[in-house]
Parts: sequence; C-alpha cells; structure tokens
Amino acid sequence: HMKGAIFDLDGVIVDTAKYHFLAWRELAKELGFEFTEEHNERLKGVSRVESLRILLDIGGIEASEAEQQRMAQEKNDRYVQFISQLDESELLPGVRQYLTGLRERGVGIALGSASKNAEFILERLHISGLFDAVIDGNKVSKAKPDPEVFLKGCEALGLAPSACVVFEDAAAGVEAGKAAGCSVVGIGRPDILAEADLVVGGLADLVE
Ligand code: G16
Ligand code: MG
Repeated sequence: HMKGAIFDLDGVIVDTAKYHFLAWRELAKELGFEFTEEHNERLKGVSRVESLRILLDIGGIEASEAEQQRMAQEKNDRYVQFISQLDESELLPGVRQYLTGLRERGVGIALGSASKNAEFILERLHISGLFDAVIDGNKVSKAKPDPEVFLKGCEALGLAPSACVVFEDAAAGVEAGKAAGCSVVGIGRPDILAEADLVVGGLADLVE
C-alpha cells in the first residue's frame, strides 16, 4: 500500500534532457568536437560535474579544476536560459492528473532529482504546490545509484521506505530506489529498467 510517492524530474515529469543536450552541445562545439544525442544518453540522471567529466572524456580533452568550473558554469547559464522558457505545456502526459489523484488519496509526494535547478523548473511548470517535499541536487552529496536522495525523500515525508514508491526513468535511479528499500516504477524501456518492480511508458499509463 503506497503512502508516499517520490518522483525523479528529468524524464518522468518533464523532458529537460533535450535542453541539457543543447547546452552541452554548445560547449562541446566551443571545445572543437561534436556532441551527439547518443552521447547525451550517458548524461541522463548524472550530476552536472560528472556529466562534464564524461563530456570531456568523449572529446579527449583535459582541463584544470578551474577550467572545469568555468565550463560547468557556462553550460548551466545556457541551460537556465532554455528552462526559463518552460511552461505547463511541457509537462509530460499524465503528470498533473496522476499527482493530483495521489494527493486526493492522501499520498505524500516528494521530488528526488539530481538537478540543482529543480525548484526553478517546478515553478516554471506550475506544479510546486503538488509537492510536500523537494530533495534535489543541492540537498544530496551522493549521486544515484546511491540511495541518499530517496532516503531523504522518505524522511521528509515522514514515511518508511517500504511505504514509498519511486518513479524513475534512469537505470541508476531505479537502482537507487531499490537500494533505499522503496518499490520502484520504471518509466521507459523494460530492458533498461529490468530491476524495477513495474515498468510503464509514462505516468499517463497509471491515470485511471
Ligand atoms: C537531471 C538530468 C541530468 C543532469 C542532472 C543535474 O537529473 O537527468 O542530465 O545532469 O539533473 O542537473 P543540473 O545541472 O540542473 O544540476 P534527474 O535526477 O532529475 O533525472
Ligand atoms: Mg531522470
């Protein structure tokens, strides 16, 4: 019986991956190499600094700590410009209906995201009010597949992990949810999210 629900952001609530991609691709272009959508798959659910490390590795580029900080900042400035344009129309199908239905049933709702821009994105999408707690990249020190983000989500909801369900689109996120002791609903491909207890195409599939 689900008492709490913890949602990943990118890929579950909204497709911000396309904006991360555009911002990373610009940076790669400046550095003199092409960054493809296939490369971008490797960055989903991964933190900003780790994403940069992967990108530099793809480009075969070495950079000092200070240069890396500058690059991450530059990428984020571009990304923030893109997400400043977000509105409700970019909510993935079924999101508002599903979360509203959960609230009506008294289920606690939390966000569990690696993004440091999560609060801003929820505001842009006009769904901040649907969440009882927001655990994001500013509140965790260990990235998924570490369970920290979801354990903090359960704690913020005042619930045991066994009473909570995690909704995730990335394999590392599914792993993190299971490691926290939650049930996990995978959003996306069953072959990639095999560890999940259930896999659906999107939250729209769960709306009654
Ligand atoms: C998201 C994205 C990742 C991104 C990360 C950090 O994770 O999937 O691609 O690198 O957030 O984002 P930011 O640079 O905004 O801090 P999630 O956990 O919401 O899927
Ligand atoms: Mg995700």
